Amino acid sequence: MLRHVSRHPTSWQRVVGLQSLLSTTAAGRWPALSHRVQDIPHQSHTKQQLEPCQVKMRVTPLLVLTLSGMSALPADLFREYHYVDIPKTWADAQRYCRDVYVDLATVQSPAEHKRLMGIVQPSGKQAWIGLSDNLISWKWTHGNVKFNNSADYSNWKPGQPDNKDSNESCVVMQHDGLWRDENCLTDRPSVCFDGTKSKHILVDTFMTWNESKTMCRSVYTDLARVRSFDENEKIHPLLSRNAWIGLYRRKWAQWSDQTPRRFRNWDVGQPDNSGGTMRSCAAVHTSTGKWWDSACEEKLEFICQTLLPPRSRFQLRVQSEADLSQPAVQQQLLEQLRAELGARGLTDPRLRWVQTDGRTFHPETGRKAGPGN
Ligand SMILES: [Ca+2]
Ligand SMILES: [Ca+2]
Repeated sequence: MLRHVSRHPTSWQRVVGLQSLLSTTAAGRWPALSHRVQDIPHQSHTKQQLEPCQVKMRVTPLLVLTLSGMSALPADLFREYHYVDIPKTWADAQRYCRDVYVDLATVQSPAEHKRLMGIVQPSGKQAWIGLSDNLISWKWTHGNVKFNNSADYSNWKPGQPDNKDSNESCVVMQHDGLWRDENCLTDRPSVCFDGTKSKHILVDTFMTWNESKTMCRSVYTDLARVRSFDENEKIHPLLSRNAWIGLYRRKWAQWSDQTPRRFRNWDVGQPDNSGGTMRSCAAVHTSTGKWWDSACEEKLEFICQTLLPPRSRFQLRVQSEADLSQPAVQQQLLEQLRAELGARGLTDPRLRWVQTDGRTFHPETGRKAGPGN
């Protein structure tokens, strides 16, 4: 088995493995092998038997080469889960996972959920996974700009935002100019911004936050973005009751490893922020597999992840007449494989043969060597 990891300047990892299975002798030319390597489909953790290469070679002996190639972009990484039965707060669990493994577990698909449940004992306990909902990832609709909590102007009412019932991710301005987060489905008037006249307009029709955004964008420019005390002072005298402005956040938006959330598996009624905390963290119920949110300070067992490059395995059969036990022939084969892997986008693959039983190639059993096999 040959393995090499070539590190890209970023976190890319490209790994190539080669495993030779069969041997006897082979010729020094490998045109069809090259062709086959290029034809290899890219699959994760599968073993593929390819049809024998119909190599037009001069002599008969048959060899089979199994190529186990791994090539990975970050998005392709295979998550391996590790259960840790030491109760910790979510933040301490995250620290532990980052120290000992890679991060808290991310679950992005039903397949990953199934794999995660495969390493969990159904104890009825809850175990932290890497999902959390914090109250700092706000954005303005106008310009789709991120809200910088430490630098940007804000005018939160004391105690807000509080994400009540884990269900508040849109912002209203009160008539006194203070801001609060509310359930986006509540019907409220809206404060739109008209960019052509550079003024704010109160629309007194009651709408959900999304309806308000659509209306403001179609009739004016967007929901109001409030960037300064002066702007806030201009707007709130327009109001007689709470009205939507353009500040919002995506709930449970990303995992601890920064992956945007695509998959969810909440239990009925969850998440509910029942702890009433500013931040909620997600745990998987070890018996049902459903997710619950809990106060992040609660101490639970947890699940970490490591990342592996996806693996593909292929089998090639080549007829040839050269003696594969000859180092020069093996070297020539490697060179050709290296060129083909390079053509498949594997940068700087470094390959070498690894011997078992003192040999690199091993005869295939039950197959008669000969032309056309
Ligand atoms: Ca609130
Ligand atoms: Ca809960």
